[in-house]
Amino acid sequence: MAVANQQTVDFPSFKLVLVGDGGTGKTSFVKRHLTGEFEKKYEPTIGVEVHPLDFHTNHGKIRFYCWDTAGQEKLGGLRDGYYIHGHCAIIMFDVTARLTYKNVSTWHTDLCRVCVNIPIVLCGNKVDVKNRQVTAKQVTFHRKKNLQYYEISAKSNYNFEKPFLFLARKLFKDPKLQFVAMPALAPPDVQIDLAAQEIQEKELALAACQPLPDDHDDPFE
Ligand SMILES: Nc1nc2c(ncn2[C@@H]2O[C@H](COP(=O)(O)OP(=O)(O)O)[C@@H](O)[C@H]2O)c(=O)[nH]1
Ligand SMILES: [Mg+2]
Repeated sequence: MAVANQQTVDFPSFKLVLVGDGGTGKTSFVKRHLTGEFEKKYEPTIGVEVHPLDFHTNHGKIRFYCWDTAGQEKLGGLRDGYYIHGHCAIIMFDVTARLTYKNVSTWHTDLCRVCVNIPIVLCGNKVDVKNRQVTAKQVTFHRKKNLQYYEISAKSNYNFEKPFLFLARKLFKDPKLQFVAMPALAPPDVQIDLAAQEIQEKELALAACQPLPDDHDDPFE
């Protein structure tokens, strides 16, 4: 399928739609992948930057055409042209800004209106920051909607590849798909406190075994 600004390559490629509130770190995240940043193309008709992010898998090379807005999300929703023909998506929020997590459900609704039944990853970014407003165990949206969730930190590269690996496995319908080499990433700007993050990850795993809170008991609903 030909999509604007996606040259045809002789290996599998997918349009990845990146959404979430302004300031959550979408652009910072997509820029970590160095060849994607180098080869990005501006699409003036819709005002987006398309980053071709290549990954090497045991199925060969694959490419995510990662669509990033030029900031239009700060003014409200995005046009259908942004979502159309999306094969997969990342919804991002900022663990240091509660409102960005609350708004995830709106982004999810907007996305699913155009992209029916595509694999979606929810990412909580900026987990390098000490004073989080949304802790890992408070994140329940993905469980209600059957999405995958990852804690990430664009600035430290923490879990950078996880969302892409999950999406690649879904798109290839191969839960065992592996990355055989890591792409070159920008060097970390901050170091994450791995011991503190391990506690968050443990709490997240434990919360997954607990019943979901009722909407009216959920402080984020
Ligand atoms: N501490 C921290 N700050 C981040 C991280 N990712 C992005 N930021 C900062 O958050 C702000 C917004 O980032 P940006 O990528 O422009 O967000 P966008 O509007 O969603 O594209 C910038 O000041 C970034 O430096 C992160 O992982 N950790
Ligand atoms: Mg941006």
